[in-house]
Amino acid sequence: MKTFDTAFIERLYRSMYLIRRVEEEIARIYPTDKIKSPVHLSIGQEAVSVGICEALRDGDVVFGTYRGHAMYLAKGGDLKKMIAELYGKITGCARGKGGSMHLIDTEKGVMGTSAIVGTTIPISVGYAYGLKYNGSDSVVVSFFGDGAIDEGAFHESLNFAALKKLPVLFVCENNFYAIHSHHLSRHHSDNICERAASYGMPAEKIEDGDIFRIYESAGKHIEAIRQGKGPVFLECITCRWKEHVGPNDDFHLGYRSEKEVACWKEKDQLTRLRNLLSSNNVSVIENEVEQEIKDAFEFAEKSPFPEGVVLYEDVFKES
Ligand SMILES: Cc1ncc(C[n+]2csc(CCOP(=O)(O)OP(=O)(O)O)c2C)c(N)n1
Ligand SMILES: [Mg+2]
Repeated sequence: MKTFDTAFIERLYRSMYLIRRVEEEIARIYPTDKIKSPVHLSIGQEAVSVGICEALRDGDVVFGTYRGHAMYLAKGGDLKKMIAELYGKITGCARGKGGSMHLIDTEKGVMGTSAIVGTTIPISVGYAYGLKYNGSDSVVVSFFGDGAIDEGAFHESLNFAALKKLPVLFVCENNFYAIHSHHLSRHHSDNICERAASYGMPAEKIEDGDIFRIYESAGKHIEAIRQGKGPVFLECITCRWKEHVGPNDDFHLGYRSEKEVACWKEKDQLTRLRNLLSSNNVSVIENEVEQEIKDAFEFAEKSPFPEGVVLYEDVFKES
């Protein structure tokens, strides 16, 4: 693997630290009921979003899932609007009507996330079809969990994307669980990449959660996709540290062991990046990010709730 310069490692660290600390703050505040929607935290999974979004350029777009805070922030989504959205305020990125599971910032290429498993995959493919049709060289990244493999729309989408050679990078964030069901209690084999490849696209699996590997691999695939070579499938094995939904641990439920998560905590990519930087650089970044987070929560606190009439807006496209 090539060596990376300090400025790049600082970028990665800033993005990873922002996401981790924002979600820790969400977990801390959640019991006060100020946050009006369920929260699905990505703590432990951040390296996938950060590694991939760092390989994108302006004009590229992402679609994701209800576990979408990391993707939204890694792609540059507005933090104040995200926190206000969680608080159900009118200043939120979906005007306070979507909550944590429906994040969007189209100016930054965050095209949307959805609570319904698998639903943004065909939308990503449709968007990619539009890009190709219009002669654009932008790329779509479609993020989804391993639970989406269970959905018919996933298979239809991969088939169509391969058939039409569409500019999509499919990214499966495989944390092995759909809520509390292990992948092998839902499928005969652990062969997601083989199944994706059978539709007619290269498929690669990254097993260790290494942020540099994810970045390099994404960069290589995105370049090929940009050149018109068609879709690619990337499976990133990862680990959700918290419960499926909510701010707590869930080891008391017994569907997975603490040990299983502990080995991922040992190779935490945030700590790894921190150890590659000088303590001075780390504290400059952390102080700036902490201020940004404080400002965002204050913005959300001070913003008003939407008026009732807002419920009837954004339902149909206004001409
Ligand atoms: C179509 C559909 N079926 C079922 C659900 C209920 N559900 C919510 S989250 C989830 C698990 C999805 O797991 P995965 O895709 O692996 O994502 P993760 O939560 O692990 O990030 C399910 C089944 C849903 N939201 N949508
Ligand atoms: Mg999962």
